[in-house]
Amino acid sequence: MNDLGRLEDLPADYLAELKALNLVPLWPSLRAVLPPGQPRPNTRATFWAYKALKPLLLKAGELTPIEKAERRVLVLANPGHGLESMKASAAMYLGMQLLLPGEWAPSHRHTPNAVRMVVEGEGAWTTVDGEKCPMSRGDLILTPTGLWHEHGHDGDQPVVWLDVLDLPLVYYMEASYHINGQRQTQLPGRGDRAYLGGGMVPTPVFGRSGKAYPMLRYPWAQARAALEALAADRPDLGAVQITYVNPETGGDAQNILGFYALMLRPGQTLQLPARSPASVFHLIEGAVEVAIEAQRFTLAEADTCCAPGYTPITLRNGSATAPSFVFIADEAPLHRKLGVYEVREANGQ
Ligand code: GTQ
Repeated sequence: MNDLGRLEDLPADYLAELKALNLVPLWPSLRAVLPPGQPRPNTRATFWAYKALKPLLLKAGELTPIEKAERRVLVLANPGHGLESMKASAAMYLGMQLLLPGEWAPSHRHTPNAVRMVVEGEGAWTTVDGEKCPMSRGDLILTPTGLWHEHGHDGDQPVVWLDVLDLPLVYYMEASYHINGQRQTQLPGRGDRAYLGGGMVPTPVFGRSGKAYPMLRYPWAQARAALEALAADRPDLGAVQITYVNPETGGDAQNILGFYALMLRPGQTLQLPARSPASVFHLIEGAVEVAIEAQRFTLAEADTCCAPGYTPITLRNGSATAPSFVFIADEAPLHRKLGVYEVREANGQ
């Protein structure tokens, strides 16, 4: 690789003339924007222990009433991007949200897509586009772009969930905004009931659902049962994994980020190849060791970590007797749509 000319090599008066005309020479920055071989991600492998953050989240519940927060969230921020930019990766935002009994997080809608992965507590619900979705541990609930959503809580213990949004990407595109609304009226119809049978979709006489997002709630009980059934049916299968899909299209549940549930068999080690998208791992059940290059994280239940793209990752079930269950979010739908999706072999080619 030849050395390219530096900014300092250019005369100051020439640089001043360029600047006055809003012009910039490319060659001093060419290697930075097009690094050799692979990107130089700011995203760092980062780990967030639920045990450490939970007391601080509960403290936020004492310090800031819901009326003063609208959404009471501690953001899981990647230090590689600077904490203030509130990114887990270039396109992913993660937050732990607390709702206390009797509280209500008012209705709004926004351009970024969100999902909730319920971490603990019973009795809360999210109403999305008029559909009231009960929240139980491990449930995945979508709040896709542009749909009204509000959160309420009729239980008697705090409820916590993990928010995953494509906010950093949508904000980067200068396309991020929200609109506040009125409390929603509940409408009949629940996607998780209508699409209960895998491989079968409701068919009103005049055609299929016209909704862009026909299924908003993916109950953990069903996801877990699907993984158990898959593992039992296919002892030969290396990765027991499901993708959360739009049941009408078979495509990813949302446009930008992808969502998956993975079961690691007792004692299983799973090597994931280096792929271009960054990814997030959140432990629903069990105990899992995650190796991301030189970093090693031991995930207990409700712990979360993220990994940059272009990096091989190894997951190991810490239990020799019980399966472990991991919720995964990644940027794969975005990379595929943009045509930059890559899987690299172990030798880095
Ligand atoms: O619950 O609507 O973590 O609007 C960030 C922005 C949650 C929400 C977040 C939001 C929400």
